[in-house]
Amino acid sequence: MGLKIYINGQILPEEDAKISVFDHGLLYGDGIFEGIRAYNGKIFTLQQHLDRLYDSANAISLKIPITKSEMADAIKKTMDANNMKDSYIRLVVTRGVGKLGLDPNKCSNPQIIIITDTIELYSKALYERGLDIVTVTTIRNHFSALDPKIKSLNYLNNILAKIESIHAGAGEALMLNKDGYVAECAGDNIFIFKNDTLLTPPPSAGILIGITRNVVMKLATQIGIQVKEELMTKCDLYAAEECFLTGTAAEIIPVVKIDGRIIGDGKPGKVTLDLLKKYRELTMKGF
Ligand code: PXG
Repeated sequence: MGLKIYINGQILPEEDAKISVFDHGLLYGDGIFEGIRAYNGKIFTLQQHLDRLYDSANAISLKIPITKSEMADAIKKTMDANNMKDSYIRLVVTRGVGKLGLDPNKCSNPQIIIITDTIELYSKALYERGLDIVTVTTIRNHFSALDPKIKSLNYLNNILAKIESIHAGAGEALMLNKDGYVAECAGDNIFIFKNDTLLTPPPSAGILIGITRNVVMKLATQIGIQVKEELMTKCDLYAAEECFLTGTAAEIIPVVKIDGRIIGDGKPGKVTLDLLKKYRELTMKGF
């Protein structure tokens, strides 16, 4: 059975869920999105995702025509229509249909699209074995060009990075910023554990402020692990005892190799696995 898709208040069968070729979301990547998870019928960290979506919209001067609470209702309605308890919710807001030309004022009707589906970024085996990642030559967007805080429909920066990692036969791409400091991976935030401390790049490194990242920082603090946001070089990563990536779809995935260097003993680390366990408990309980 096909999926039911929400577009602007309507629930449509997936084959009828269509957007105009004149939508500036397609023509210019002019729009924003969120990826949200529902576990056992409950939407995880919904408020944080809505806040980030509306902040992204504000940053690109896009007025979302419905309120956050109406958006929350729309998501629930879409989940109900698909009768899905565990899903990956892809929320997209485009600039809408307009004449050719960059000017967003040519568009008047932002399109709100909600897809509830599943996503598997990494296989189950990789969670047990750990991921092999590589530093890529594509640097993360500079915040003065396109701030990585904005979850925009312009994902080519990340896709170019991902292509490099695929060509290298690696599981994910590690992106540095223009100063050579570690920013994040193509689609996940990065953490290392060393000397009893969990370290992750600060927002000023130019990253998407991941919601999973925030949850993991909180969980670590709760279990008595010191957490610091600190600028790091790739050499700092090579010397880590443990490394993992975080994201809504990926949750927490261990990293065991970076640029051919073995991290720790080459197996997913204890702190990583503890945090993954805690994270999974939290997603089951609701947040
Ligand atoms: N950094 C980037 C660049 C991301 O795109 C994260 C970090 C993790 O953020 P959250 O808030 O999820 O902890 C992301 C996550 C998709 C998709 O198709 C979305 C992401 C990554 C991969 C695929 O919806 N965003």
